[in-house]
Amino acid sequence: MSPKMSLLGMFVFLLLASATKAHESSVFDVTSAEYGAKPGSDITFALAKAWNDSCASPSASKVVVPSGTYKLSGASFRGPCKAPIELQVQGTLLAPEKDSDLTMEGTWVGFQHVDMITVSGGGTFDGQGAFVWSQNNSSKSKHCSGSVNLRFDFVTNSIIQDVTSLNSKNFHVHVYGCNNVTFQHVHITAPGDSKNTDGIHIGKSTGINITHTFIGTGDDCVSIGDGNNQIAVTNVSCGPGHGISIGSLGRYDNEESLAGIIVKNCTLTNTQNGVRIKTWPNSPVATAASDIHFEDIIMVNVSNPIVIDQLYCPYNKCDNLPPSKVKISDVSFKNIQGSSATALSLKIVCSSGSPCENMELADIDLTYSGAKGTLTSQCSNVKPTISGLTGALACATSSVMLPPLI
Ligand SMILES: *[C@@H]1O[C@H](CO)[C@@H](O)[C@H](O)[C@H]1NC(C)=O
Ligand SMILES: *[C@@H]1O[C@H](CO)[C@@H](O)[C@H](O)[C@H]1NC(C)=O
Ligand SMILES: *[C@@H]1O[C@H](CO)[C@@H](O)[C@H](O)[C@H]1NC(C)=O
Ligand SMILES: *[C@@H]1O[C@H](CO)[C@@H](O)[C@H](O)[C@H]1NC(C)=O
Ligand SMILES: *[C@@H]1O[C@H](CO)[C@@H](O)[C@H](O)[C@H]1NC(C)=O
Ligand SMILES: *[C@@H]1O[C@H](CO)[C@@H](O)[C@H](O)[C@H]1NC(C)=O
Ligand SMILES: CC(=O)N[C@H]1CO[C@H](CO)[C@@H](O)[C@@H]1O
Ligand SMILES: CC(=O)N[C@H]1CO[C@H](CO)[C@@H](O)[C@@H]1O
Repeated sequence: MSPKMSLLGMFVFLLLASATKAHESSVFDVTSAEYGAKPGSDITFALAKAWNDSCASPSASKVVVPSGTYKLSGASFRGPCKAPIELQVQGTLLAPEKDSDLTMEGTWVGFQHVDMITVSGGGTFDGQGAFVWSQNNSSKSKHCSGSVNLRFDFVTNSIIQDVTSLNSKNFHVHVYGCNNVTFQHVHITAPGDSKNTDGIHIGKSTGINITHTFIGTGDDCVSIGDGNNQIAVTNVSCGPGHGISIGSLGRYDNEESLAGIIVKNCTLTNTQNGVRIKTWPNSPVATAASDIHFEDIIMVNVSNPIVIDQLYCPYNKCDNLPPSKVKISDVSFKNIQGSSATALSLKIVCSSGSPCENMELADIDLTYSGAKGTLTSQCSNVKPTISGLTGALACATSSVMLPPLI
């Protein structure tokens, strides 16, 4: 073939390739004649059909929900799909107020076994949780009723960006068994007194990044459960709510170790806790929680800014139970500044059965201006490396406790 021929061939090939690509990059708009959704109506069926068509598309495609408000009884976005999909929600989706009117139990919008999905569009997933919250207001127990707004199970290589999760009945976002998923520019809100409305909960996942995200709810901002690896929470603002939490760990017998967590460049405002690791006593299995770093954190009027609690036991009586078997090691708290709403602003209570190891506290500068005592700190079963802390914060009361004799 002459050089001229091969150039021409290449040109034709590129032309064909781009034409094919334009043709196959399909858009499945739920309001198109084919699907027939209209603002104000219930789009459950139209959205399911558009998803199925998109999922079967041999090349990248988009499902679009244009601006407007729509009712949605539930959505189950199941893969595997043939090619990457973008779910672009520009409008507002409203969940039924009652759990019993949802198409699935426990989940309003679910994604399962999907690879390479992008959820975007600037729209809102409104869980309309107020009714369900009003049904159970005993503060003593945690009920599991109420569905999760957005659930991701076994989702890989995906991005969730520029969407709002509003007033979920239960956790806003639940991530389980996922790999390489990024949440960015996500907005999550529910009132400070709404129960169980955790922002993003992550379980048994790897490579999850949450960044440039705002979360203000009635429960944990981000909670990171057992079996997670390589989780990064960066440039996230939390409040109100219960703060950023690792755990609770060490309660169930199927739990796995956790490692590689970084929480960096975050601000917590008016939250019950700041950054926290919590594990239950009497763990059925021994696991490890290691390589965990909290860095460049700003606390604004946070009640318990820095917490490790290996005696976590909110509802039951746990006195005299064997100590936690979760081994915490290679943990750092660095450059943490701001104000505490209580005098005890650093509390590191490690397990008497497996004390914390290789803990670093550096450049922590917190203030307390309330009337109940003066700024202080408490540490047990840990010998941290300390630098850049005033005496009041540097484990002012410190002890090594022995495990109870059972
Ligand atoms: C979408 O596909 C699933 C799985 O094949 C099927 O069960 C469901 O009925 C389909 N939904 C619609 C609206 O076509
Ligand atoms: C919960 O509280 C609301 C008002 O705050 C009240 O109307 C409702 O009856 C309470 N529900 C229960 C089950 O106590
Ligand atoms: C992670 O997911 C993103 C978004 O789909 C993708 O661009 C990237 O290649 C993935 N990374 C790996 C290591 O698979
Ligand atoms: C997640 O964030 C970490 C730390 O900032 C970074 O090293 C990693 O490449 C990010 N991963 C993805 C999938 O974006
Ligand atoms: C933290 O924020 C600073 C300034 O806003 C920025 O320069 C830096 O890249 C951020 N780091 C991370 C890990 O997001
Ligand atoms: C600080 O937090 C405490 C306890 O949550 C709260 O009572 C108080 O109103 C907060 N102060 C400000 C200025 O927000
Ligand atoms: C609507 C709702 O969440 N109801 C639950 C409240 O709590 C009781 C248990 O005390 C559950 O049985 C209800 O389902
Ligand atoms: C909480 C926090 O650190 N927020 C910062 C995130 O990044 C933007 C710039 O991209 C800053 O303006 C925020 O202050």
